[in-house]
Amino acid sequence: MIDFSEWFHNILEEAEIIDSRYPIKGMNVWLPYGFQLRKHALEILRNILDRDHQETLFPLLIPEDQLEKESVHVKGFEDEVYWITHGGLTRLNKKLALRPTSETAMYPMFSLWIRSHTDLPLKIYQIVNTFRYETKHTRPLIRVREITTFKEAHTVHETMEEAEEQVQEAIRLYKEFFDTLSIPYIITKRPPWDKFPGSDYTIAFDTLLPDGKTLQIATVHNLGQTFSKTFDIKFETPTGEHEYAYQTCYGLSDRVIASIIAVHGDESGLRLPPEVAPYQIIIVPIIFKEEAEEVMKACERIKKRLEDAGFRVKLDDRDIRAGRKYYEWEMKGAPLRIEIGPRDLKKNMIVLARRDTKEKIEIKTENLEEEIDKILHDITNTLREEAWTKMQKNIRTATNLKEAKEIIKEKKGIISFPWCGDEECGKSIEEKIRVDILGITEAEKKSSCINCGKEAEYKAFLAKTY
Ligand code: PR8
Repeated sequence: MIDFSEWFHNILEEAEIIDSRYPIKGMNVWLPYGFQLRKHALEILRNILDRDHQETLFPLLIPEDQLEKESVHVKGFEDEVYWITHGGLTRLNKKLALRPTSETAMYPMFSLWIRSHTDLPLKIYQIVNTFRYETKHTRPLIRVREITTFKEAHTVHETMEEAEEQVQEAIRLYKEFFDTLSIPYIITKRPPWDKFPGSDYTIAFDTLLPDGKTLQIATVHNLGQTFSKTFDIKFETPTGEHEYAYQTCYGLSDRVIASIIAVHGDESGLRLPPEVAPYQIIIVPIIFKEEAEEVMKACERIKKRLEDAGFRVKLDDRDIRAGRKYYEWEMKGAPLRIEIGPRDLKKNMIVLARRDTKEKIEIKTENLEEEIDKILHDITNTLREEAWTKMQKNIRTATNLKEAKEIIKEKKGIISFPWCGDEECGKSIEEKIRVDILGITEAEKKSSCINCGKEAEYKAFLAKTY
């Protein structure tokens, strides 16, 4: 791919995903086509979460004293909070923060709701906009100041074991979500200096973008009892004692849409997985004057059949050249195109064009529904396999710093390396080769640390990151 950054900006505009000309840095407008894509991605997410979470909606504003109650948490966010200081012309007695995330909005309410162990576990989520005054370079969908699609789940439990189990459950849910979107990921435990402010530890999902940099696409945090102690979230145990609860939270954002676009896209534009494509099938009539009416009628019949079978279909009957329609829908990533002309009608055949492989397939109209269903599944699988293969090819192992530095310089991507786990050593690795340590996976005792040479404790990963 040419220059990824340029490609990404252009495609967002050309495919009408978002308009980034809104006059506030880091805040963008979702256009109807992009909004549909976002809607379908959220439907998948809601279906997964609704199995055992309840959706809620909390206010956008958080009073100053509430936001500042948890000192580590507020320290982590203080540079990023937008403040409301006035109501009309009146200066407010108490400043109000635009939520950067909702722990401090929700947890005082949890303290009112939770009385007994019978109120637990509590598992809720909301999908809202949050605001972070990002100081790093902003990029549409990737680093924004208004995160328009912030899914945050918050859970409360009786014991640390249950919170640990919920962390594992959240990882399973996110795996299912990203697998449905055919987005590959690596899962690591973030180093302590990069964990969520106020958490015991953070598990993160990262994916690899085409320019060799990784993007954090979801995080799962074990909050332990830090917030329950600050916000007095206590419950009565079966034996009548009062104990502080254990909490987790996990979230993802607009970056999910960014990764659908970036991971699957190619030089002709988007390649949307059928699960989220606003239109899964585009019908293009190939019209010659004399048979126009007959062809249009056939197109409408096919459209109706496919819609009845549950597919999202668009009949593109605009009065422009078919070639231009092909170009446009390829760029917008529609997974499948059907071309119907008079010759095909006579043979009871139609021509399908796959967006992922650009293959053309001729099929009989008889079992159209089943054939198309099979092909759409195959498109999903092809996109998934391609994306995983591409990412795995770009995970390389380094046993010394020089090697790691060279790989980063020449190829970027993700590097796996043995690490002692020491904070000072980790930060020095980050500084020496100007990368981020994504985190650790399993124990790896046999080799020596890439930097200090001491016995390694973990297999760790590093990369240039967004
Ligand atoms: C939490 N609290 O907040 P987190 N633009 C786009 N996406 C972003 C941005 C940004 N500026 N900043 C973060 N993200 C916890 C969990 C409730 C839910 C995305 O966690 O601060 C990142 O993908 O880690 C991140 O993983 C996710 O939001 C959650 O944010």
